[in-house]
Amino acid sequence: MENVHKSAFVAVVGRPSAGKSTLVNAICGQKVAIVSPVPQTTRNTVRGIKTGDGYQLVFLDTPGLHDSDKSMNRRLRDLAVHALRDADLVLYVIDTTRPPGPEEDAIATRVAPFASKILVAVNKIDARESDVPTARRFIEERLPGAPAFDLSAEQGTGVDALVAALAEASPPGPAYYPAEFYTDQEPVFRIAETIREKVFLHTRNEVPHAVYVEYQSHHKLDDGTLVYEGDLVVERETQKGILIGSGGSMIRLIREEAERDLADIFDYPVRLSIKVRVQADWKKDERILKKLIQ
Ligand SMILES: Nc1nc2c(ncn2[C@@H]2O[C@H](COP(=O)(O)OP(=O)(O)OP(=O)(O)O)[C@@H](O)[C@H]2O)c(=O)[nH]1
Ligand SMILES: [Mg+2]
Repeated sequence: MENVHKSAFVAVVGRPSAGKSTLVNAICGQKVAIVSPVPQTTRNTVRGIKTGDGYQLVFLDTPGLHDSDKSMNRRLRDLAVHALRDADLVLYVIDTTRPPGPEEDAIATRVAPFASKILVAVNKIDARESDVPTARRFIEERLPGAPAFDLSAEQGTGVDALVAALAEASPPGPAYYPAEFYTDQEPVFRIAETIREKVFLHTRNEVPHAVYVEYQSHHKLDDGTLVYEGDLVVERETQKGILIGSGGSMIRLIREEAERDLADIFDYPVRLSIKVRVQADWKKDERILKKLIQ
C-alpha cells in the first residue's frame, strides 16, 4: 500500500499575523498569498498547491481568526471556520513571538473539536523574541498529542519536515491539480492582491483596512503586456490624500512596486493604471463584502 497516491485539503488557521501566508508561500515555493506586518492582511481563502512524489497538498490560507462582530470581520471569520470544517487536515500556526493570551485561547477552543486532524506549526523560531517552550506548553495543554513542528516560515527552516508529516497524514486521493500548478487564483485577482499588499506595506493605522481594489478592465497589447485598470477604493477623502501622496508619490510607489513583483509572477509584463476613489462606508455594504470576501 506504500505507493498509494495521497492528497489533502489543508486549512491553514491561526491568529492574525501568525505567519500563515508566509508559510504557505514557503511550502509552495512561490508567492501565492500576500504578506504584511499588518494583522488581517488576508481577506480570502487563497489556495496554494504543493505537489510532491506521491502526494498533493492543497493549502487553504485563511484570514486570521479574530473575534469581532463588525460585518467584515464576521465574514473573514466565517471563511476560516468553514475551511476548518471542510478540510482533510488542519495546519494551526502559532506565533512564538507573542504570548498566547486570550486571542490564542479563543482559537485553540475553536480548533479543539478538530484535534484528530491538526498539525501545529510553531512559527518564527528565528526571531529574537521567540519563546518556543511557552508555545509548546500551550499546545500540550490545549491539543495534547498534536504533532508540532518548530519552524521559521520566513527562513524556510523546518518546513520540509512539516510537509513530509502533512503528506504522511493525508488520506489516499488523487492529484486535484496538474503538477505545475502552485495556485488556482485568476491573474486579475493576483494583480489586485499585489496592489493591496503594497498599500499594507506603505500605509499605517486604519488606512490599509480602509482599502479595497476594484477591478475595472484589462487588455493585452500587441507586445504581450497586460494592462490592468482598477480603483483603489477608500472610505474617506483624507485616506485618498494619503494614498495619492504629495505630487502623486505614494500611488506611484505602490504602482511601481506592484509592477515589479508582477513581472516575477507572470511571464508577461503587467502595466497598472490605478485610480483612487472614495466610497464612504463600503465596509458596511453587504454586496461589496460578499464580492470581496470569499
Ligand atoms: N521573524 C519572522 N517573521 C515572520 C515569520 N513568518 C512570518 N513572519 C512575519 O509576520 C508578519 C505576518 O505574516 P503573514 O504571513 O502576513 O501572517 P498571516 O498569518 O498570513 O496574517 P493575516 O493574513 O493578517 O492573518 C509578516 O511581517 C511576516 O514577515 C517567521 O518565520 N519569522
Ligand atoms: Mg495572511
